[in-house]
Amino acid sequence: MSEDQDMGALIGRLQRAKNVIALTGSGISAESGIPTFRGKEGLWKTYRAQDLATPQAFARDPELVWEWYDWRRGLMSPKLPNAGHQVLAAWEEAIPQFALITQNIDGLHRRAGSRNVLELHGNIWRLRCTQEGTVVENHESPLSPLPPLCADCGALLRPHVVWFGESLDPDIIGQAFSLSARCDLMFVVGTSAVVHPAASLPLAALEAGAAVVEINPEPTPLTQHAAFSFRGKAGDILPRIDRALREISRVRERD
Ligand code: BV8
Repeated sequence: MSEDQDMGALIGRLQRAKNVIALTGSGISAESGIPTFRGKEGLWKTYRAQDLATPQAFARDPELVWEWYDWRRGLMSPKLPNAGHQVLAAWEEAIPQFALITQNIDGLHRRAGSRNVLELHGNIWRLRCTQEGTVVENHESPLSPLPPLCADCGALLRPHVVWFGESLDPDIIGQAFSLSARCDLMFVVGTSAVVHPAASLPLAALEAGAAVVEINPEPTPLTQHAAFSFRGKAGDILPRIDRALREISRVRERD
């Protein structure tokens, strides 16, 4: 199909869809200036994720792990949501049953105005007490002291994120799978689709008969299953789809 026919077919699906989901990964924040994980300038090139984003690394050397997170917070702090985040925030209003599920910890979906965001892997702006389990919001950059300590009990705080080998919050991942199992259309935006259990969500949607729309400059293991595959950047493609959707709705209203 030509790209226009593709777009027309997608808009048709989007208009008929009852439940729409967007699942995002670090690629949607790339145009905001935040490096992805596995790309050439990847966040993890500087450090090896399996060396740092794990509970074992934190137990062994909390200072080093905190240096890495503090560096990432400093990198993320001035960054703003891009057009891709903004379209998904607008769809929360425009599309009746729309759900946003993200693997990202940068908080940019909320900054773009999305209110209902399922953050599968936590949020880098939240710190959790290693003793009490209490969670605090903290945007201080750089953090001082480093590593940060709990104001209540003085214990070490950790980033409120999900490390490799740690289970996701059962409520959050449970909601994500139940939404995926009853959606008609799932946009999968800016993810290499290799990290589980997040990478199983599109498969759950496909099993439920949903169509998957992949938006990514590169192919991924999901591409072969996608009904629509847009090779491009989220900040270009999502606004294009949004414009086509609004155009068709305007024509519909006029008729
Ligand atoms: C768990 C938070 C139970 C921390 C992260 C089943 C099979 C295989 C392995 C496993 C499995 N089940 C569990 C595992 C182990 C592991 C795993 O999946 N390993 C993989 C790597 C093989 N999973 C876990 O450990 C999970 N826990 O399952 O608990 C358990 C317990 C013990 C033992 C077994 C099971 C926890 C996973 C969460 C880890 N935490 N982050 C932190 O960030 O510091 S994961 C990390 O990867 C980020 O959250 C990130 O979001 C996520 C996925 O990466 P992507 O977002 O996809 O980023 P990536 O760079 O890879 O890709 C970017 C994409 O964007 C590219 O495709 C690129 O082309 C595209 N792009 C670039 N520019 C643009 C763009 N797209 C659009 N527009 C652009 N402009």
